[in-house]
Amino acid sequence: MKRFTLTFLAAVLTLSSIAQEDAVDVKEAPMFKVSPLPELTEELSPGFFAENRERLRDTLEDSSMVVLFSAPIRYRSNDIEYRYHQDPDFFYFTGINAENAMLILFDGPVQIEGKWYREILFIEEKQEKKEMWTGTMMNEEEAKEVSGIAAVMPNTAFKTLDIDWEPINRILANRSLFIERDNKTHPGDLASMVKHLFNKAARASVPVQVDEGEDLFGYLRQHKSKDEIRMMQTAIDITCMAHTNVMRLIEPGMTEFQLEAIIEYTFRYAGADGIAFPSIVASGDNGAIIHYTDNDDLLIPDDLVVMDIGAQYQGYAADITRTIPISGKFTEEQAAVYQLVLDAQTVAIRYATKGYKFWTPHEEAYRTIGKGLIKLGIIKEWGEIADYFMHGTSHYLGLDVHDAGIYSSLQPGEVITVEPGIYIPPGSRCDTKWWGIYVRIEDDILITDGPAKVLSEAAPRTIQEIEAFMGGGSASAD
Ligand SMILES: [Mn+2]
Repeated sequence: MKRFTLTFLAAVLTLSSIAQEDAVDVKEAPMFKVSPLPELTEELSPGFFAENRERLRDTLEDSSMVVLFSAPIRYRSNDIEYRYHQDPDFFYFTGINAENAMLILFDGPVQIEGKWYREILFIEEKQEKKEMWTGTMMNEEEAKEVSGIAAVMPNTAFKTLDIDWEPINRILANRSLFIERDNKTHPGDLASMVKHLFNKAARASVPVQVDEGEDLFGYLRQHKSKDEIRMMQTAIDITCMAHTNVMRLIEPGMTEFQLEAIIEYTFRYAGADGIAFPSIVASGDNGAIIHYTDNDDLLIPDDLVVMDIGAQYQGYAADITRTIPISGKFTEEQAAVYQLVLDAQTVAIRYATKGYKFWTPHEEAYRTIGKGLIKLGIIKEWGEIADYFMHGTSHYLGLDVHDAGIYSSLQPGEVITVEPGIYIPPGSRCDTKWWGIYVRIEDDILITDGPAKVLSEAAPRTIQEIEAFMGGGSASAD
């Protein structure tokens, strides 16, 4: 497996000050110096999607059918589209990244118009005019190759395809059938296929079950193959690089959005698809907002900054949080709270082990934080913990940052986050010296047959590591 060295990006990335008073000579003040990067070659192996469909078929009840739709195109406003993001269920079972596509899959061979099928993929037909605006569309051969599905038809064929609905007891579908907008001029668009499915199912009195479908797809997706773990490790390595780049370049007087820029620059520069979710860069009291994404404040010396960020690579998400002192050194109170969160995380990771309930790491983190808050004198009673630690400790990670899964006992091959936090806003019922301290530490954890494997350990995490790293690297801005 190709692993990145965590230093190559920082070595080529130099930030020039844009906060200076004098007018900047645009031509003479490049933000970044760049040099070529090693080629990225990590890909899911052929056969991955076919294997997923086999697992799906193995768990299907008799006389069931699965219908999966690609994600709808979503609009910012007017006619401007967001960058396309495939429905994770559809991607997982097909590998197809195109819109207006649909998969039907049966639990066994079914005869349709004289031929036998176990699955059929419907894709949008190539249109030269559309390709000129939005890029090359895949043809049937390419779709066969990517998905491993032998039967590929144009998406307009579903309407008239003579499927015998009589023996089918239920249809399991994904959420993309709840679509937002229809292209009325286009007979093969997603909305048309959804409409035809509902019409046909209603005529044959076959229920279309989305919640049950999502549970089943989540159950299958929560276990990660070696291939998927390789994709996730790449997303995680790139995210660790973003954290270390910030630790090298951060200085009081910079802004949250400049950190965001370093982070997202690193993601794309290192070959990630982009962000897996909007970057959270919360300095000072913004740390009280769990999903803060405004990222528009100035960095004040002696404040902390919580950075909850994740790159996406080949569809797979990373999700890693580091909390660092803007000046490079924790105050005594910040260090005490930080150490407590770290202790809680360490305990939780110990319980992120095969056979424990999904919620056990959270319960152990919660208990550790409760005891620690009492010891520090921040709370007096157990009931006050939730004032300072108000979110869960773990979620699954995969194609979704909050990935699908059924929250059963932990099993090898599952990837979860472990992210306890303590948040002490001004006005809290404790000594004022604690006010304004917000700490979250999040790592990505692979459940194994033995101890948990921390996939994100490349980003400095202990107080000593962070202070040493920031002290040692802050001279790179010139
Ligand atoms: Mn998370």
